[in-house]
Amino acid sequence: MSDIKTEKIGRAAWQSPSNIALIKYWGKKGFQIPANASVSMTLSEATTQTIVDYRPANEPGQISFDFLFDGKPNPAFATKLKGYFETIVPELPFLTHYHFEIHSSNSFPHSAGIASSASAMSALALCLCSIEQQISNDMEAEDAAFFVKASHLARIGSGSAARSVYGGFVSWGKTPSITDSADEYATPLNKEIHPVFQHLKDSILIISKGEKKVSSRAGHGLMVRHPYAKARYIHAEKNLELLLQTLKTGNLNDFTAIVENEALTLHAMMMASNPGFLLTETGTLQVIGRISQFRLNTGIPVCFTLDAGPNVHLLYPEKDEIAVNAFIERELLVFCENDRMIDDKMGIGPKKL
Ligand code: 2P0
Repeated sequence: MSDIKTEKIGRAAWQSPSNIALIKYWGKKGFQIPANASVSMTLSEATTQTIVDYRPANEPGQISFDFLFDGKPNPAFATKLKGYFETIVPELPFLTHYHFEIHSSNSFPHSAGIASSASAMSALALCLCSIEQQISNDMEAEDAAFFVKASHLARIGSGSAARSVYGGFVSWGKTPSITDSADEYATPLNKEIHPVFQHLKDSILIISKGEKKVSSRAGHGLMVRHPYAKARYIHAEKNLELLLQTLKTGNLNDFTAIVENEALTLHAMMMASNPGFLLTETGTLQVIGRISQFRLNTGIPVCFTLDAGPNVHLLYPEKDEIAVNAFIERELLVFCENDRMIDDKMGIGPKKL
């Protein structure tokens, strides 16, 4: 955009979901480039709503914004945002010509290990792409190129956010298994998905909603000199290839084996880092044990996965919802902070407000 128009006043607003990785991104090469490709499922209920109002800046040439989270200033996040805006100015030069009022709110607890950065950064990136369209050509059209740019900008804010701009299953990272895959932005994977995976539920069991002891950014950093990093990246590629086949064939046993292996491997990488750290809690392990036992006893294909935190995502086909909900109430809620669970499912992606 060579000719920046600075006379506009306007607003962009998006609601964007979180996502849960099935094949985990853990480790980077260079700046916000994943060391291995990942695959996620976009959620429906765990979302961030972001509204960005903009007007011409009083002092063009610098970043100027106010940020409110749930109606209140959030200095820690505002500092991160300033760094983010400075990083993306070369891609969105209008950022130094306008003042922005950013209002954001989550439908779920912040920093509870349910990828709040994914929904937050994707919602913001989508708003910035809409503003770019509004001020450059007075029209808005969310075509394929719009979402590629939004995914690219979201990735710069937070890697996992690149995947949240699409619904369903999404990959991010260059891999020989997916022809149009890229390290810079995510790719939706909605071709040839077996019907059994088209309506997956995700009951997110909130074991603890406290702040994480080690940030994901720090955790990624510890993969740089990790003794098992090289083997892990090969293993992730293999699991990704197997998962793609499974999503086509509809084999729920294979799906469970791959997804649970990825979750445990992610946390094994954390434990084997230097310094090592544990993000699981007693309740996490209790819940995992009961999930395995329930699957064995009933044959119902429940499967767990973990994000970078103690909470457990329980995945299962929608048709088993009644039996699984009874199991959750009977055996799992007792391990959740204040009996808290987020009843989520696969979602269709961000929504323009
Ligand atoms: C993922 N996680 O694939 C993995 C699995 C957590 C566990 O991506 O540094 O917040 O902002 O790019 O995306 C969490 O890390 O890290 C994450 P940054 P991000 O979803």
